[in-house]
This record gives sequence, structure tokens and C-alpha cells, in this order.
Amino acid sequence: MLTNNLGYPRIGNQRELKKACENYWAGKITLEQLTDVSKQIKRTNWQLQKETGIDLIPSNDFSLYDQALDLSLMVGAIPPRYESLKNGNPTDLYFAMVRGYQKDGKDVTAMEMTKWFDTNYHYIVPEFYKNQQFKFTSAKTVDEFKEAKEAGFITKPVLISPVSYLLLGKEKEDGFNRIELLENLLPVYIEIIEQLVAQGTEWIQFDEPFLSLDVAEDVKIAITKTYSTIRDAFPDLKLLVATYFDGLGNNTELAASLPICALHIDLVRGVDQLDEILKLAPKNLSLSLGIVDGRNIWKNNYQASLKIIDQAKQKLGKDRIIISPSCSLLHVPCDLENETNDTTLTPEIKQWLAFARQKLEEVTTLRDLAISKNITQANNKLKANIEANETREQSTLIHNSAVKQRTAAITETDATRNSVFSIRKKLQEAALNLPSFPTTTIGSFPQTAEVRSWRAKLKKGDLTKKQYDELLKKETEETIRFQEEAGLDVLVHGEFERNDMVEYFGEQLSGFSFTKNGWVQSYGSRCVKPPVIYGDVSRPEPMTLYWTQYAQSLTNKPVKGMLTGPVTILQWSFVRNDQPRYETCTQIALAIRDEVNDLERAGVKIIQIDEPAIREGLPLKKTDWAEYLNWAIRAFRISASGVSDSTQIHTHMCYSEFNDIIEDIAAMDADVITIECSRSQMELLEAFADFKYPNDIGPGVYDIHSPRVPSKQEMITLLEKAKAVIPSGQLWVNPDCGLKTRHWPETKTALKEMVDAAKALREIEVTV
Ligand code: 39S
Ligand code: ZN
Repeated sequence: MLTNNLGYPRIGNQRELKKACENYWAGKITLEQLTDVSKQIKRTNWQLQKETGIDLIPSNDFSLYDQALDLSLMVGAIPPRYESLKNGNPTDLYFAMVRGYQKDGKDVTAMEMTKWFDTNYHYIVPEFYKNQQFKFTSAKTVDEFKEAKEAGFITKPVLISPVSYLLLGKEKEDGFNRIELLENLLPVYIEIIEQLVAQGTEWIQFDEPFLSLDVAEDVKIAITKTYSTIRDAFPDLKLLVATYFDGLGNNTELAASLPICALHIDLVRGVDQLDEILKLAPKNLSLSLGIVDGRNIWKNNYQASLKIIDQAKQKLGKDRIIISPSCSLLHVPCDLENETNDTTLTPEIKQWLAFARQKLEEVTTLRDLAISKNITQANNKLKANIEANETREQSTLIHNSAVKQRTAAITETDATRNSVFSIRKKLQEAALNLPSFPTTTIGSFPQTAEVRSWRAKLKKGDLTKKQYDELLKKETEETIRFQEEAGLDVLVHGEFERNDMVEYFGEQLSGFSFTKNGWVQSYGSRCVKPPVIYGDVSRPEPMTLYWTQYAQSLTNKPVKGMLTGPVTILQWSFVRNDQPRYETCTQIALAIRDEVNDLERAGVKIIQIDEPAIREGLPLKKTDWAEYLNWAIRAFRISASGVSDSTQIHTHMCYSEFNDIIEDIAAMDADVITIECSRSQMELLEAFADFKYPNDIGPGVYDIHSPRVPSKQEMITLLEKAKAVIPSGQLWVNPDCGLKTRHWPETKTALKEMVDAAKALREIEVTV
């Protein structure tokens, strides 16, 4: 019975990679220094996995930015617009593809980024063209295998499979289906495997996450073809195909029939697939049991896991079983032992948790228990595990009967605005008196190193709360003045007091706990520290009133109140697993509703409730969508429907394809939705147009995830595209996301250009 890991967090225990990348971009360190940091992280991770007793240790799970981008480089899928950068250093080309490039007379946009299935991780979307040819270009996979070997580790290279890679991408021209490119792509994979095998690779892991989704017939054929081709070329290679984030469903038979050595299944998300797969597994197939939750931070329940392992063991025998986490550990923080502050994370709660490193220990302990290896030690661990889980079940921290009564009493009226949108729109126009094509931003302004350092000093005690507030007031006032000067119509306070849009709210809600170092990669160098929801949620006090009111006191223009919505708070936290997610979400919805109502009472006329995560929360299989959408949309409506008709509710969404849930987005009934569109050149709007989306829309015209400054003309072009499909009276003008990751100089220039673009459109309106 082997132990296996699908992927380890690559940011480093103290976010070393994040810091090194950002320093490299700022020109503060050399490429060599960046490479050294990467090597150090990889080596530490391999070492740690080996010491923990993991048999199949992954390589190529490391990435400087993203594993899908790595693959695009590997197979030479470099979009034509980067042609002029190909002669320079490959790392700079790599970063230009995700950050854009605006230097030495060159001006190239970044590639699109979107959510990795239902996670808060973002990958870089491959771009495909008709008859595209692929070419073995980057040898990263091979180099990393060699690097590990030289350091004394024989690793299992991890690659996204060719079919899943094609499916993750997008056709950039009409007239073909990207799955047809498999024929051109597969030979490049064969070349890479050849090199790996020549280096001594025994096992290769192919990630095939689309096997957990509903897939079309041509995809199934492509998958079968892929593995039979590889099997024919490398009969002795041990191929492990990894599926995760859901059960195999209708693809079970297909998966079981593949000519591979081992199949990995997610038994956390899809425990009920085990019976079927055990029935279908042919004699030569091993099963990798994804039994330790790679998506959440709760301790494993050994007794429950052992029952499942035993069921598989009885059918397959111990030699055909591999014990694994359910998916890559990329989605959990590195090490619980980094949490040493008892007031941030109390010992009572800490004993219920396991991070990446602890999860690997769980994997080896479960293996030991299942085959009676190291048995005294393993039995002690089992006893401790039972005790820890019992303290959680019996803890008085978790249940609050007042909260439970309140969610049980919610009615349909609580989830519905007083009047329909057409009536609200007139009342809001009268109350706000905005011009056509009103301009606004999504909420945050640059979180400079200085602003973050004030917060760090406050935490250390080097600044008093009063000094900290004074500094924030000054920053907020300057931001209000800038927005007035730039001519924006609806202002925001800038959110300088917030560390993160979810963590900030969690910190003020009951039922939440935090970590000091529980970082998880979100995209590139950007990380988040998801809060831990361990108990019933309630709001002891107003959370945003102070800063919103302060900002409004500085200006006569309307200041928008900024909140994070219930689904997003749920989705971007580690959520308790002892009650259904909808129950927790409804509790959060009531807390946000209280905040919305307090803001209205304080005179705030526009309130934005961000729900960027609503799409990523969708279950992977369509049959499960309706149930999720039902409670998720209702939660948003509960939070938004306590206000009068003249109060304008905004929402914001980004980084997802929304086309397939457009009706549900409309059912949220926000007065205005601002939405990410600029990287995809307004593709998204077609769905809004086809459906005749009834309420107001602000399609983002400025891609804020790149330091590149768009020109007024560029934004006018995007707005013209929007105008062609959406009536002008419904259009708002705004960036496609918050500005917290940007610096001030580019932000100022870009926003002024954006306001000028809106003004140009108003002039055209007048002349017409
Ligand atoms: N998910 C969440 N939770 N939040 C989001 O905003 C988003 N946005 C979308 C989708 N998913 C999300 C895109 N993702 C960041 C993170 C995710 C993003 C976009 C941006 C981001 O800017 N993250 C920051 C980063 O990686 C960290 C933000 C933070 O928590 O740099 N900051 C803290 C603060 O400001 C702590 C910052 C910090 O690193 O207080 N402190 C230093 C330390 O702890 C010390 C500070 C100093 O001395 O300067 O070492
Ligand atoms: Zn956004």
C-alpha cells in the first residue's frame, strides 16, 4: 500500500516565492536569485514529503506563476502577440504573458485568467487557433525531474493531461473545436515523456479533472485515445490518472477502462463513487484513494477513513491501494505548526485542524493503520485523532440557538425587494441624479506597501489605534480628492482599513477564527488567508459604518458602501463540515443584511454587495446546479432586500464565465452589476444581450490585473462594443475589478482616461 501526494503548496512556508517574484518584477533581485529561491522551496518540499513517508512525491507541481501557463510554454502555445518578446529571456516572456508588457515601445496585453474549477485559484487560459501546431519548447518538467534526482529524490512528474489542457483553453477564432488539436498536441507530450523516461521516471501523474465533469462524446474518445497512445509508446511506464473535486459520475466506466496503472479518485467530494468503481476496476488497475481532504483544513476522521480503506482493501487487496489526499494540497496552507499565536488561533480550535504538512502525516498514518505498520505509534495517533474530533463535536463554541432560530424564521418577503426594478430605477435616478454612462470603481484603491506596513505596525504595537486611524483618514481623504478631481461620479472610500475583502469581515463576525500564516495561493504572487468558520455566524457590531460615513462626510458626491456578499464569504473561507453549506451561508446573509440596513440608516444611498465567487461555487456537475443556485441566490437576496426602493444595490463579479448562469444572476435582482470583461474583449456581453438582461450593467473596461495602462480610445472601443448589444441607458463605466493590487501612478492615469472615455460617449449621445 503506497502513499501518494498530488501536489504541495509552492509559495513556501513564509511566502518566499511571492516575495521573490515581486522583487524580481520590481528589478530588486536578479533572475539567478529568483531561481535560487525556487530551488530552495522545491527542495524543502521534496525533503519534507520524503521524511513524512510519502512514496510518490510530485515534481513539476512547482510553478513560478501557474501550471497551465507552464504547460502552454512547454508545448509552445505562445499567442502570436508575444512574438516580439521571444528573443529576450524566457522568464521575462513568461511573466509578460501574465502581466502584459509595456516597455521599449512594445505594448502587449496579458493572457486571460480564470478560476480553476470551483476553487479560489486562478489559472492562465490557453489560447488556441485553427490547425495550431505545437512544439516542445520548455523543458521545465524534465529539468525539475533532474533537479530532484540530483538532490536525491526520484519524483513523479505531474502534468495536466493533453485533453484537460485543451479543455481549459479557449478557441480564439471560429471554425474549429479545440479538442481536434489533440492530434497535433499528443506527439509533444510523447516527446516529453520520452525524455522523462530516459531520465529514470517510473511514475507520471496526469491530471484529468474534466473526468469529474459532464463531458461530450468526442472528449471521451479523445481521453481513451490519449492513454492508449501513451501506453503503446511506453508499455512499462506507470501512469496515474488523477481526478478530483467530484466523483466520476457518468465517466466511471470510461475511467475504469483506461489502459493505465492507477486511477486517483476524490473520496471527500465523491465518497459514493467507491462502490461503482470497485465493481468496475479491472485486475491490473490500482486505486489511489483521495481520503484526506485537500480543500479544507479539518482534521481527518481516521475511524471513518479506515472503514472506506477497508472496503477497498477487501475488494482489491492491499497492494492495489494507494493512500492520498483528495487533490493537490495547493489549496490549503503549508503548516499548522507555523501558527504559534494562541490568541489568533486558540489551542481549542487548532487541535481540530490539519494543514498541508499535517495532511501528509495523516496519509501515512492511515496507511500504517490500514496495514498494521508501525502499529504502536499508529494506534497512539488513532487515539489522539478520536479525542480531538470528540472535543470538536462537544465544544460549546459552535452552537448559538438565537442564530439558528433567526435563519429558520426567514420568509420569501425577507428575500424580495419592495418593488420591481423599473420602479426602483426611477426612484434611484431621482435620488442620485447621475449623468448617463455613470463612472465608478469597484471599491479598493492601491494597498501600498506603506498602508500594509501601518497595519503591520498596529499589530506589533508600534502604532496606536488612534495613530493608525489618523493615517488611514489621510489616505482616505486623498483618495476622495483624487476621485473628485478625476471626475468620477460614484466614489468609494478606498478600503485602506481592509487586509482582505473576506478576512476583514470574518474578523468582525462571531463563529470565525484566523491564522497568522495560513496563506494559500490565489493567482501568481497573490495569496489569501482564508478565515476558518467553525461555528454559527452572527454580527455583534457594525463592520463598515465608520469608514463609509467618514468618506461621505468629505464630499457631496455619493460614496458607495462596500460589502462582501454571503456566498463569497462562504466560498473564500474554510467552512465547517458539520452542517450543510447553505445553512452557514444563510447565517452570513443575515449578518450582511444587518450591515446593509445600518448603512442605509446612516444615509448611504448606494451599497455594493460583492459576489465574485458566486460562479465558482457552482457544483461541477449540471445536475447539482439548481440546488446550489437556489440557496446561493436566495442568500444574496436576503442580504440585499432589507432596503427601500430608492437605495441602489450594486454587485460585482469577476474571473468566471457567467454566460451559463445569466438568468440566475438576473434573479439576484441587483440594481447594477459590474463585471469583469476587459481581458475577454467583451465576449461576455453577448450573453447579457441575448438574454436581455433587465438591470444596469458596468462591463469592466480597464484590466486591473496588469500594470498596463489602457488608453481612452481603447476603452471607448470596448464601450462601443458594449453599446452595440446593451441599451446605453443601462450602461455604467468602470474598471473590471478593485484596484488594490495596482500602484497609484498607473491607477490615476488609467482612471482619468476612463472618465474621459465616458465623457466622449456622453458627447456622442448628445450629438446623436
Ligand atoms: N479571494 C480573497 N479572499 N480576496 C480577494 O480579494 C480575492 N480576489 C480575487 C479572487 N479571490 C480573492 C483575486 N485574488 C490579493 C489576493 C487575492 C486576489 C487579489 C489580490 C492580494 O492582494 N493579496 C495580498 C498579497 O498576496 C495579501 C492581502 C492581505 O491579506 O500580497 N494583506 C494583509 C494586510 O494588508 C497582510 C499583508 C502582509 O503580507 O494586512 N503583511 C506582511 C506579512 O504578514 C507584513 C506587512 C508589511 O510589513 O508590509 O508578512
Ligand atoms: Zn473583481
